[in-house]
Amino acid sequence: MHTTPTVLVVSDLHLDREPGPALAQFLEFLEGPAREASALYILGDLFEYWIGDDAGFPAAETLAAALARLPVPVTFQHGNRDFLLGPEYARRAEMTLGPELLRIEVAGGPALLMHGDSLCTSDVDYQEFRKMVRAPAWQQAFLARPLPERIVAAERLRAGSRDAGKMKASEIMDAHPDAIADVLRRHGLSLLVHGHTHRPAIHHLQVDGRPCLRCVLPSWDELPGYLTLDDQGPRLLTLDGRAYPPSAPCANPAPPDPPAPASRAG
Ligand SMILES: [Mn+2]
Repeated sequence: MHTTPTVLVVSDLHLDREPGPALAQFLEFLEGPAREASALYILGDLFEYWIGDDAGFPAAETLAAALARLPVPVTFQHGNRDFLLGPEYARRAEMTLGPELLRIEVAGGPALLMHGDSLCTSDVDYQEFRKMVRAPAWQQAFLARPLPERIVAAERLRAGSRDAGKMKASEIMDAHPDAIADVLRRHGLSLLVHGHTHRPAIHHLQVDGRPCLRCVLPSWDELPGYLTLDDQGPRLLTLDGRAYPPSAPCANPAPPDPPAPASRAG
């Protein structure tokens, strides 16, 4: 166990409405490594979709109780699946709703946290869609619809994004190097952490001659894991605490970034 405070970061759990294996694993994580942390950050796509804090999906309510019991501050950032998660659910889970871009101070230095979908700037269709659904007027209109209608709409969107993902080239679905450099430059930081792309790795890069790190979190659909941030620098670990990934099918891409296996972005 470390003596310095350790921050843990997860994303892309994609929990379903009903309790399943990913929820069980996350509950175990909350009872285990998370309890030793100084803070826990969830960088979005905690849920496969979110149609309003009033939906009362069983998995979400079980998780809210577990998060509320965790004696560690929890901050949530929205993903492209659960961008409608609101203050009522956050209150039940006793977690803070973080901004889209969040700078945190950790023992190893400051870090910038984000979901990562806004970095996929080559995916023009998706960025258009994002603009639409992030508009307050669209969100208010959606949340005002009856619950069964919202469920149908969310299922349809999910199927649509799955099909669209199959049609797009792997590079289009990845974070764009210019967007990565731009966000690090604008915030004057050298450590970026994001999820969304389901391509877990720690990348070394240069921004204006400055050495930087980009940590990409794993999707729990594939091989569940998390990032630790402390004075030893960022490390990606599997749930049993091994370096990520030991011998996983979705292997950590070796530098200099060969094409990642075609997988649907988060
Ligand atoms: Mn995502």
